Amino acid sequence: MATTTKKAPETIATQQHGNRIVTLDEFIIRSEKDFEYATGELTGLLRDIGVAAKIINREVNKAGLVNIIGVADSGDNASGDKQQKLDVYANEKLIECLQNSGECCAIASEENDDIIQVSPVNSKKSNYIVLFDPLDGSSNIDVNVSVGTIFAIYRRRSDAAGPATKEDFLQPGTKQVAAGYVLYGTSTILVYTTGHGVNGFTLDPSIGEFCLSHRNLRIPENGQFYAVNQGYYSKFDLEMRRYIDNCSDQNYGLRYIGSMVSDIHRILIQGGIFLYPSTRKYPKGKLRLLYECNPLAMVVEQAGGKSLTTQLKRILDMEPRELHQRCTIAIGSPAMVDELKAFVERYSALPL
Ligand code: P6P
Repeated sequence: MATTTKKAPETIATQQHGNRIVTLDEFIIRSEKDFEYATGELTGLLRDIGVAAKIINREVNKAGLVNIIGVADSGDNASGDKQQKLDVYANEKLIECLQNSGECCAIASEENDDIIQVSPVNSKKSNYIVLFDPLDGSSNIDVNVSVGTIFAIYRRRSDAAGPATKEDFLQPGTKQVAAGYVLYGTSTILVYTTGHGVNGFTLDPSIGEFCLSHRNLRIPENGQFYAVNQGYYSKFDLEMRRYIDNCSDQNYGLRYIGSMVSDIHRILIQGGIFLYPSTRKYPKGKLRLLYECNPLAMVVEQAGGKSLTTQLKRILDMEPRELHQRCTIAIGSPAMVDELKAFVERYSALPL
């Protein structure tokens, strides 16, 4: 009897390219023509971040085996969070990779109070600055929950003849030229946008390459899940409590990982909404505008989603006043963010 061999399920990458793998490097280079500042610098920057991600991934994957678990002896970071040793390691690797290539002129990190100047390499003057949270959700490392790197890239505003200035970093999210994240989870995936849609690349450890796995990601219009720390419910403003009650009345599932990159990635794929409203401990919100909310808002908006503060201001339009500024956030499927907006308009005691 003739045996039929079962065809391997097509992946997104193979759909567009037959069985050919498309690596991150190839994709970035091919996409360079889409980018108005196609000077190769941005290509270099994205590749630097990809290299740092592979190095960080290696350590994250064996964190349980070597002595880099637990709180670093370097104390707290700019956010006042206890620095986990992997935080420090991830921060050092990202800075090192970016300094070695000289494709950017300055860096800002959640782990550093001030901006870090990057010396020109081969006297090449770079026009880019990079901001990142090197290992978001790091308090989950000890319990083996996924963590992530979040990054944002801007063009500097200051004169290229001199050092970068703090004003270079205080630009609204609409000025980001690229943004994305790396999720170190059951697999390691790098998702980024340069303003021309969103693409995801899964690390194939057997060849050490990020390979195109999620081409032109689009967030579902609606979703069945909401992500919020329900433990703070009684401390939320009325409009947030009413919206959360509505989610429960509509039988939405509550999915909250406590690692923003993980929650946002799930929402990007399955649909849903992520909320971090103001609380007594964080009246302005907990999450950082420049290197958490803005980059993730650019990715989600580029995928067709929406991202507002819980006072209904578009995250990407916010005018930053300081490097480690916090903000509230409601981000995800457009229909769900619109629903939240209606509750805020109806129940908010504050003038909007
Ligand atoms: P909470 C992790 O510390 C983080 O910065 C985000 O990744 C996460 O979404 C949030 O804080 C969790 O905060 O107050 O719910 O523990």
